[in-house]
Amino acid sequence: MATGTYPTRPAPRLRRDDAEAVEVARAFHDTMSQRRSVRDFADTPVPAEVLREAVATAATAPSGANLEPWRFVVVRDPELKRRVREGAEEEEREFYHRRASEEWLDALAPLNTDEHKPFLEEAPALIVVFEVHKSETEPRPYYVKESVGIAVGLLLAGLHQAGLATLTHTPSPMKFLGPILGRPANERPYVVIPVGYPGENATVPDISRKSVEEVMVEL
Ligand code: IYR
Repeated sequence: MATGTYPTRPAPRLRRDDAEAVEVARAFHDTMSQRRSVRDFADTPVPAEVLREAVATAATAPSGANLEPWRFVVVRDPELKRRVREGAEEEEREFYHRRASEEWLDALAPLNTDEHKPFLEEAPALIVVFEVHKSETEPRPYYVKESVGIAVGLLLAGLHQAGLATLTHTPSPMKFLGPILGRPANERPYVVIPVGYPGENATVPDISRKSVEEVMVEL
């Protein structure tokens, strides 16, 4: 069922001279370099409108054939958060005590994580991101993981800019999430993002990032 092509319009431009472009890029880098994964949240509520705007930002992401194969489930209900925690801790117990290789556990050891996930209840909101696959009502999507990954990057940036702390949590496998959150079978969990303000005594591992020289190759 070929359907012709979209109408076109001029490419949008943010008009900036070079100096301004560098300044804006540097300011954004500075903001983002202050983002860290947080595992200890205050119970201070987060404004629903900020979550909504950040999700709207995420949903500006490019996607395969512009099919937007994502769903962002914002969970504030304490009972649902409790059930998500329960399901995640069950999987994580398996992970830490059976499934993970020694090599993987060694790589994780410096982060001091374990199967206890109190942040899933303590954070005032969880954003559970799902991939949306083909169903009776949804078309077959393409490049789903790439598309959803880009959207999640924008989501983390949007939340951080608004002053909110986040964690990218991936209990594995995540099959328990769909039934708890009432999602249809064509939606597959991608990541759980607890969102909130850091707890009063929250700390993060004192680590740094590689320098741009180490990660960028110029040819
Ligand atoms: N999903 C587990 C384990 C874990 C894995 C990686 I890779 C991390 O960077 C952090 C944790 C957990 O959440 O504890």
